[in-house]
Amino acid sequence: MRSSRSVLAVAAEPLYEIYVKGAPAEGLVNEKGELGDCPFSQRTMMHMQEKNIPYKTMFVDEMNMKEIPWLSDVTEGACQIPFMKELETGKWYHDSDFLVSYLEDKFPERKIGKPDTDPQVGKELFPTAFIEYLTTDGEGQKGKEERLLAEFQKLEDYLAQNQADYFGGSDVCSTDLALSPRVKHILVGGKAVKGFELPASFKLVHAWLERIQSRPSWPKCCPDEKWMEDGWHMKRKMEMDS
Ligand SMILES: N[C@@H](CCC(=O)N[C@@H](CS)C(=O)NCC(=O)O)C(=O)O
Repeated sequence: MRSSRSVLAVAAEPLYEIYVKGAPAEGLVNEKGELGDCPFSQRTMMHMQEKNIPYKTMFVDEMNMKEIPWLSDVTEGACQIPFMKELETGKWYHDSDFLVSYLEDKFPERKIGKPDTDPQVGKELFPTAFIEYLTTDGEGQKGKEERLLAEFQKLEDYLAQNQADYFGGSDVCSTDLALSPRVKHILVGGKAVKGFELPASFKLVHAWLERIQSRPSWPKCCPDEKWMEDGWHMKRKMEMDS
């Protein structure tokens, strides 16, 4: 049997099927489709792109995915995307933190890093601070916006202190790949729903996001902004109605 390393070197045949959120489409799981608005899916795919791990994308209808009869089995009851099937072993894995750590061990040639050992920055920004801001109107809104900006300030301060292009230093680490889709969701969703703009004074955060967006992995994994806008309008409505 060929090792993973030699497969990577000679062929782009998929080693994994990764099940991610699809944009609205017919069918619960589709081989063809468009990426939907899931930052955890984006982060996992970017990790695979950056590590040059060939994979096949499967698009899942998140709204109706509980109807997939085998979903609970393959996700140990979590029933969340992303999840993936390792084609060589037939084993299934789920949860983006686990997936990127697993792939890091399995493919050590191109190191990115793992969520538990890379810089612990931005944990409160998304979803906590963002959802609170998105779902608070009236008198409380100013305080929630201040909290959101305070969380962004922590990113700005970290980048300033470390004087590097990325949270990982001169190259991306798992923190960069986890945070950038979340920050993109805040900027796109926050603007669409609440007219939020991250002030230009957050120079290092803006430059960092631009830098990640210019990497080849970004356009291959980032959904159309339209799906993020629709998704956050829907999320706010669901939270406000509940
Ligand atoms: N901790 C999970 C979170 C994944 C997650 O929240 N996925 C969302 C889509 S973006 C989902 O599957 N939501 C459906 C649900 O929770 O019922 C991870 O990092 O993979």
